[in-house]
Amino acid sequence: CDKLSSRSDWTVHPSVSRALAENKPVVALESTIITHGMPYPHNLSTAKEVEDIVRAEGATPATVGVIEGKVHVGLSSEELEHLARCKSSLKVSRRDLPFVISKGLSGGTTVSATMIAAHRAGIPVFVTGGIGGVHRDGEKSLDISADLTELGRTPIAVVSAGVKSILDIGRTLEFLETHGVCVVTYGKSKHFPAFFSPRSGFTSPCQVSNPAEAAKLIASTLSLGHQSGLLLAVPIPEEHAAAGKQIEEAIQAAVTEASAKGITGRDVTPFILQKVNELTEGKSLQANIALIHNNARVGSQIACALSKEMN
Ligand code: PSU
Ligand code: MN
Repeated sequence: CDKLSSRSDWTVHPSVSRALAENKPVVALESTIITHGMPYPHNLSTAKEVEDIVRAEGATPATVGVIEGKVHVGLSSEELEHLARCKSSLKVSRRDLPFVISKGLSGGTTVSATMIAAHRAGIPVFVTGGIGGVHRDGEKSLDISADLTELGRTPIAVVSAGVKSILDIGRTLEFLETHGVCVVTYGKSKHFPAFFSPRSGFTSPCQVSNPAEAAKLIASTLSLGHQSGLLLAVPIPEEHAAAGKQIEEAIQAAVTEASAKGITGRDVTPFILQKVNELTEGKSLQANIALIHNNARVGSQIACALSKEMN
C-alpha cells in the first residue's frame, strides 16, 4: 500500500483529513498568489498570516499546491516555504495539472486548479484574493481565465474581493452568467467590488449580509446538485481602499505596457501585478494583503456557519 500511496498523484494533510472526517469547517486556499502573485518574503508571511486567521476563526486551513508532481491539499510550513522561495515554481491551472504531475514538477495552483483539488477533497469553501477573468480586449484575444469556466463546472464557493480592473469586469460578469455561476456580494451593498475598490460600477445579481445567509446559499447550491460554483465577492474594507485611484492609474499604465511588450497567456496577470506594485511603490501590495486577510476572516466565518448548517 505504501508503494501505491507514494505513487498517487495527490495527498491530503493529516490536519485536513482529520477535520473533514469530524465534519469540522475547512477552508481551501490557493498558492499561485504565493508563487506568482506577490514578491518574496511578503508572499510567505501573507500565506502564513492567512492560515493563522483561518485557525483563529475556528476552521482548518488547506493550502493547495503541487510539490514534486503531487497535489497537496494542506501544506506543511516547509512545503509552503519551498513554494514561496523557489523561483522555478510553476503557475498551475487546470490545463497544466497533467503535465506538472507527470513530470514531477512543483508549482502554485491557480483558482481553477485549487477548485478541482478542493472539490476532490470535499471542501466547499475556498478563499483567495482575486480571481482571473476576461482580459481587456478579451473579445479579440480570447484571453479568458480558466477560473471562469471552472466556476461553471465545479461546485465550490470562491470567496474573493471581486475582479481586478486589469480585467474587463462587465464581460467577466456576462461570462459567469452564461456559465450559470451565482455571483453574490457579501455585506450591505449590491455593488460588485473591483478588488482594490469596493465598487466596480456593476452590481451583483445577489447579495447576502452575514455568514449564516451565505452558508444557506451555499447549502442550496449543493442540495440542488448544481455542478456550477458560486462567487462570493467581499468588498475591500473602506480604510484600505484609499489608494484606489493611484492604483487604478498604475493599472492603466501596466495594461498598456503589457500589450506593447507583447506579453500574452499565463504571463499577463503576474506581469501586471508586479508592474502595478512597482508603480504604486508597494501600495497595491499593502492593499492586496489587507483584503486577503479580510477575505480569510469572512470566508472562515462562512465555512463555520456552513458546517453548522450541514450537520
Ligand atoms: N489575481 C490576483 N492575484 C493573483 C491571481 C489573480 O490579484 O495571484 C492569480 C490567481 O491564482 C488566479 C490566476 O487564479 O492568477 C489567474 O490567472 P490567469 O489570468 O492567467 O487565468
Ligand atoms: Mn489568460
